Amino acid sequence: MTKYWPAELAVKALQEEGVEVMFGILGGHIQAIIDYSYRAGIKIIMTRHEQAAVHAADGYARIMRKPGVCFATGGPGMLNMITGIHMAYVSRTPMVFLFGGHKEKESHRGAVQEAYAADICKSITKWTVRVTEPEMASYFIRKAFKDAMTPPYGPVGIEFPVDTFNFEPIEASSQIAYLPGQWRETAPARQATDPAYAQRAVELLSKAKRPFIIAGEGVHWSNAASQLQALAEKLQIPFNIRRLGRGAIPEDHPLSISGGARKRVIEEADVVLLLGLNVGYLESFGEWKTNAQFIQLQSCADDVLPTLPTTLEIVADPGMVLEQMLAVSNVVDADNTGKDIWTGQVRDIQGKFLQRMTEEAVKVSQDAPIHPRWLSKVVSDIITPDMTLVFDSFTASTFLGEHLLAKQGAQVLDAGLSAAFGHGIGMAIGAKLARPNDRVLVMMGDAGVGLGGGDIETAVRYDIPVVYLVYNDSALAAGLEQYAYGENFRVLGSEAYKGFRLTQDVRYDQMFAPLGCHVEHVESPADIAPALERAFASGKTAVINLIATRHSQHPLYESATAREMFWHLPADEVEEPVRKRHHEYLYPKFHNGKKIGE
Ligand SMILES: Cc1ncc(C[n+]2csc(CCOP(=O)(O)OP(=O)(O)O)c2C)c(N)n1
Ligand SMILES: [Mg+2]
Repeated sequence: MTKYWPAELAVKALQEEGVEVMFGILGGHIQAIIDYSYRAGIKIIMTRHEQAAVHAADGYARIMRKPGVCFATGGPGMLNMITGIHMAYVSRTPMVFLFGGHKEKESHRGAVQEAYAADICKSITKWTVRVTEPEMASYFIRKAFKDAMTPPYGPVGIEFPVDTFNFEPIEASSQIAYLPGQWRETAPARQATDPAYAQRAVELLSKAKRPFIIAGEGVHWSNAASQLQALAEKLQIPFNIRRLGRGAIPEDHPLSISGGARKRVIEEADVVLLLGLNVGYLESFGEWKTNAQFIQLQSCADDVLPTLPTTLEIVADPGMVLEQMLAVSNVVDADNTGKDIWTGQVRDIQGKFLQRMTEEAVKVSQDAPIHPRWLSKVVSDIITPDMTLVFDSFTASTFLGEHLLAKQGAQVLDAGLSAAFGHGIGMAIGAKLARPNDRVLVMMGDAGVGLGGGDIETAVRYDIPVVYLVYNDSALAAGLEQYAYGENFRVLGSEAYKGFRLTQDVRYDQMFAPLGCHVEHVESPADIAPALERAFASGKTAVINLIATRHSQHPLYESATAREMFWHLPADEVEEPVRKRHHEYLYPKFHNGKKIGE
């Protein structure tokens, strides 16, 4: 019987799972898997920071609707991935991590790069195991790919100790769960619901006078846009789609509602279908002000919100259930009497929202340094269905997200609930590999360049023509000076400004030009669009250094969450309007309604 190195067999298993590309940084503890992957023809993207590798695989997975795969050497390699793994976990991205591991026989004896991935990744992966029998590697690989793609999707990790896993060749047939040539093709776990529930959902929505759909990433993962569009049109239901689902039905559709207009529509609605959306902080935990009754159609039981007044709960694949609903709606005569009043009312709300966005942008159209509202309008105006946007900069991405009308599913990739920054550089690399014909634009912050900029070299090295638009406001989060501290951050001491302001107007274009990037430097609003056009036309990895105001105020700053984070300084020491905005506003909330000084 021919014997194989365990890593070679592990790589065969990866190939059986359809792995075409993997991301990471080399290292002795994982090298066997990397080397056999090269020999098997799997594309390897070797990054500069392991965190970028994770974000790249995450971006790739979100677009391809299949697990992204990463490798890292033991200890520091694995540990450098943690922030990325967390982002994938909270964003529910299916991913498989292959970690090298110190020798089993050196555990607790001062081994080099000793660390225990299973302990470290416990709360940010679905599971992570240390494989101590080489015969079990293929079993765990198979299980990892299945579990990553079982709702709720998420990352899974496998650690391979270098001695037990890869010191001796083994017989292929000795493996558990893998015999060469016997692999089965497995469809992702998708299930429909009892047709009676699909019928009930259609009845409830047809009878509603003011129905509304709030949908999410489930529309993208189960590829359900056409079914959703057909149902919404048939029953005349306005909809708002969030996150990866954004743009799956182009947002200029007459029934589409922007995030910024949603609140008013929910308030008025009488029946709301919550569809494939993992509700949390970003949706105020579903504590919407409304008298509506809800129908919840979620891809896993975890996502069903027990706090909503719910008439019908369905846990199944959103796309398959929408198809069932469509079949019912095609035989039931939809009574759309009076719906035109509702849809007209909703279109009016949406129209006013868009008009306000444009008017506010126009007000700052001549500002230099550039204002994020105007930048958002210019970028929104060039968005086409063959474009992918990665949101990174804290301030500019939020403004853009509010303004844009998305035109394809998974058009916007972001950090989600992780709310980290610096992920855009890697995520865009993965996005461009997944969509080679798309124009990929990253809205970066200058903070993100500092955190992850080294991997712009990775994009150059692998000829990945992504455009990195650096929103250079010379600030770690714009506007904090006026928002929380007052002039020159004086309340924190004379040196404090150095912690909030970054070096003024750094020429990031000049920093990346020697790598071979196409570069642009933009100071005037009129130059934004031509610079973007030249950057895309260059066919190279491009960096646009755009000088922006550091005084813009992030829309989040008006929320109670933000105010609560910034009201801890003594009220008599902070200057106006900070004192009024934080202390006078929040004091009653925590003091039985009493005003400050009472
Ligand atoms: C990894 C991580 N560290 C710290 C924070 C806290 N934080 C929120 S926004 C921000 C600054 C981001 O800077 P930039 O992207 O340049 O934002 P902008 O100046 O455009 O507002 C920081 C440090 C975070 N969200 N993630
Ligand atoms: Mg900044």
